[in-house]
Amino acid sequence: MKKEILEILKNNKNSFISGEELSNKLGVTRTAIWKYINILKEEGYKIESISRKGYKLVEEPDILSREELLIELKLSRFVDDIYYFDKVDSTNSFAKKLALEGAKEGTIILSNEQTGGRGRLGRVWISPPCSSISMSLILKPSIRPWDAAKITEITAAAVAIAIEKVTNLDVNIKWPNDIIIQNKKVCGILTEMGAELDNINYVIVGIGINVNIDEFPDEIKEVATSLKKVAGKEISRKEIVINIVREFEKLYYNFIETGSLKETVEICKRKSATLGKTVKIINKSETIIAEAVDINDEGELLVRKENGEIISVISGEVSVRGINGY
Ligand code: BTX
Repeated sequence: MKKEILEILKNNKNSFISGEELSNKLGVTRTAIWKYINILKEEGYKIESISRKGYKLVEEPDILSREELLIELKLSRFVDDIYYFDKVDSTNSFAKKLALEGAKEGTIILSNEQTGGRGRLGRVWISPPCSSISMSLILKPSIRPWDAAKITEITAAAVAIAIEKVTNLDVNIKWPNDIIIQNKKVCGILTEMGAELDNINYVIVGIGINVNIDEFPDEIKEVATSLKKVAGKEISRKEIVINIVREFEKLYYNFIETGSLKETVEICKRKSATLGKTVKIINKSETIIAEAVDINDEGELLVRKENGEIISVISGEVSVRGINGY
């Protein structure tokens, strides 16, 4: 009911709608309407109420709530359901649990704060309350398990475009899974999968973004930045999330339906912070120093080794580091 009331208020923003009209439209008592209006006010919505005239939504807070996002994303082909938490250990861990219990593709998990946010290879990801985005998308694509790494690149491209649209900042992608601005990490992506030999059960894409973080802990302050720090102003988390979903679904369905990663690769190349740089490629058995020369149609990084040989690197198999920071 809260969502329905909010939706009507948003559609009538800056004009009054009477309690009676709301109660008729929604088939509940005026007291019930009043109760939900008060809940919305407590959440930070500025709603003017004048007897005889009714209610007017004047200002919306930048909150990430299930209701808000479901309203804003109601035309989305991708979104099936949204879970929103104030605090959770890791949205990826929660998403995995839901995926195993049968949650559908298009289920999105968001949390205001993570207490056990995870990076790759067991590393820690810091997601402080009210100033970061921690979100995970559940996917159940009919693709081969070895193609799942492409989803990381689709996500990186979507996040880069979404951040640029909302902030106008110049954003780069450090192949395959970091978004950086001015050489510092602003977003990390963690893709996890449950699969059998030739069949994917689920893919979870986790996205962590530093939006309005003012200060970082000493361990990461040299490598991390936030959108607010670079833009010099608060950035709406809600706008970023909405735009990520919109950009993601375009690129994702394009890939699922055509099998081609063309659009994604085009974005990853255009925004690449890796191409043209000397990189260190670390896999289980060896470390190679090479020059990143291209990203091919499959989204693999092509690097030229010191002996001139060009090899392709598949994301997920290796860790790629710049020689001089990012
Ligand atoms: P990564 O392994 O590439 O990066 C982790 C490293 O980044 C850490 O070791 C640390 O040095 C640094 N780091 C930690 N927190 C931050 C931060 N807030 N900003 C910049 N640098 C940081 C990247 O892993 C993948 C991160 C995915 C996070 C999302 S959030 C939603 C979902 N749930 C979850 O538990 N993880 C994902």
